[in-house]
Order: sequence, then structure tokens, then C-alpha cells
Amino acid sequence: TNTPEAPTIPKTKPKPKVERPKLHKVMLVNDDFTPREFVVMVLKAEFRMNADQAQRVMITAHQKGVCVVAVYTKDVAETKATRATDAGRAAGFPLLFTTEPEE
Ligand code: NFA
Repeated sequence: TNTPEAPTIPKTKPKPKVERPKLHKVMLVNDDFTPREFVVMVLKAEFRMNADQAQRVMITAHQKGVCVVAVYTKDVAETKATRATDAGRAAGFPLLFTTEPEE
């Protein structure tokens, strides 16, 4: 009368071992003072864009108020946004880059 126990089967899914980090967008914010050529120069230098890409992003921010520049992990996005904003400030311009998590 001694019934052997059934093997225990775990009902929860195993957790994936590797999760990809949430990406964060770097946004370029328009202003009325920073020269277009300066914005393009910063985009090329800090975000490794070519002239065409940089021009397109600059114009989009100019026309719409804001434009996504690129997506990175949180640390990289924040570092690049800070460096690019600082480059504007160092030259006396109110150029602003912000970051936000991607949906
Ligand atoms: N609006 C700025 C100008 O007309 C150019 C600019 C674009 C500034 C994108 C900041 C961001 N000189």
C-alpha cells in the first residue's frame, strides 16, 4: 500500500539566462540660437553620423521640435547626450540632447 510518488514537474517556465538591456533614445531638441552647421558638426562628431544623416536629423528637429538621434544602452545614451549638450554649452549655445527609455 505504499504508492510511489509521481515525479515533481516544475510548473514555472525557466527564466531566460540572458536579458537584453532596455535601449534608450537620444533626442535632439530644437532651439532658436544654435547654428545649423554647429548642430551638424556635433552630430557627426559625437554620434558618428555622415553629413547626410546629420543634416537630416538636424532639419527634422528644426521642423518638428525634436528628433531621435540614435538608441543605445542607458549609460551610453546618457554619456553621449551629456557630451553633445556640453559641446554646445562650451561654444555658448543652448543646444540640448535628452534621453528617454524606448517603449
Ligand atoms: N533652429 C536652429 C536654427 O535655425 C537649428 C537647430 C536645429 C538647433 C536643431 C537645434 C536643433 N539655427
